[in-house]
Amino acid sequence: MAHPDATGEEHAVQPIQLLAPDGTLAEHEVYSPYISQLGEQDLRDLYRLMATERRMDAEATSLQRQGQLALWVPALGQEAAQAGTVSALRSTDMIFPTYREHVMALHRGIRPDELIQLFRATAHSGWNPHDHAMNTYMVVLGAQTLHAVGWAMGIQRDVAAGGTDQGHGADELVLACLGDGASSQGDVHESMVFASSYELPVLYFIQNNHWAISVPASTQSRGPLADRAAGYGFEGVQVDGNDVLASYAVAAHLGGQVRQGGPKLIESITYRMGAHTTADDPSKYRSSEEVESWKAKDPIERYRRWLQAAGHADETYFSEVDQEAADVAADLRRAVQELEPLPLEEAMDAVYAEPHRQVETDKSWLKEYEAGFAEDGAPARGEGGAR
Ligand SMILES: Cc1ncc(C[n+]2csc(CCOP(=O)(O)OP(=O)(O)O)c2C)c(N)n1
Repeated sequence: MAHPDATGEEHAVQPIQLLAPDGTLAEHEVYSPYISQLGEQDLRDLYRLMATERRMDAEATSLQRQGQLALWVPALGQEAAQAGTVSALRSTDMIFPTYREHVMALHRGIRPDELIQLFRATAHSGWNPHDHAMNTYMVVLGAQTLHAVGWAMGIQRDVAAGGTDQGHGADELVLACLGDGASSQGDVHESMVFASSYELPVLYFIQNNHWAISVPASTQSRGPLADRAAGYGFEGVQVDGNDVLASYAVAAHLGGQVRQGGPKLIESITYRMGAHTTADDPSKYRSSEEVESWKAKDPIERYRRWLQAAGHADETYFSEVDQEAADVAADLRRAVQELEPLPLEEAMDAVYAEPHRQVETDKSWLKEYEAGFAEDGAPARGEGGAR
């Protein structure tokens, strides 16, 4: 088996691809029928979602650079992987994300100003998971896969007990998102063992963006991550994650099977074009040639070329989307200024159910730290200070 390299081109198995980087569409016996079912509006919405998130993402990166956000986690380059996959789900399918699933969040109706709250440190989460069937972001790598499996187990048991008033259906699925690096975590292994043994409706979605901060995917795994599924007793499929149509079709196809019971795994081959987070400098560990080779496979450009060539959208449509996306970014910038800081007590009191000595110590430390800023003439917490 070939060792996957940073370009993703040495895999023994070729990822499923429908839309080539030059914007031409190929026929596939299994996957093309899913694309044929998409109407013109659906096809346009895929583009709108990706383009809007990319613009919002750029704005969030600038806001962080200007000190308005503590951190930002760019999704640049991963738009198609996420947009295709989330669009193939039903709105009731619960998503367990990592911290980079901004495209999915927007698709689920989470507003940019809600999404940004975690990164501005004004809330533990800016949204209620139940309102959007999307859990809060998870920074502990792989932990969300256990939560996803627990949720799926709950669905299975609710259904066996005759259903619940929450409306969980026998054909509901759970999407467990993770990265190539997170696939090395023990939690992920345990979750896959459980999902397989109990035939749980979990669709694993690995975004292999080639880097776990500075560690290349080739160090994390000697073979395709999709192949790991077989070791647990279920199927794994590799898809070109920079092809939004293939991402949609593969998720729709495998999702349909997961609804009948039993997990499946998608390894989406994509690339993180930006930094891991705004705290990271990728030029220290990867070459500009590598980044350039992936820019040539830009998922949004590729799709735009096809939409235009196939007559599904014209320049007027693209200008409208650009304007909408610019408005979203402007709204986000305005909203950020208005967000109120999270009171210190509230931020830390949720850690334990009972008062805890360590929490009290941490609170005192933080109060002292923040008082230090006030002495330097910087705005204190609650005065709109940049964090
Ligand atoms: C349990 C755990 N270990 C280490 C970290 C530190 N950490 C944060 S992100 C990251 C790399 C994750 O890479 P990957 O899973 O490929 O996802 P990506 O960020 O590339 O989307 C690491 C090691 C963490 N958050 N949680």
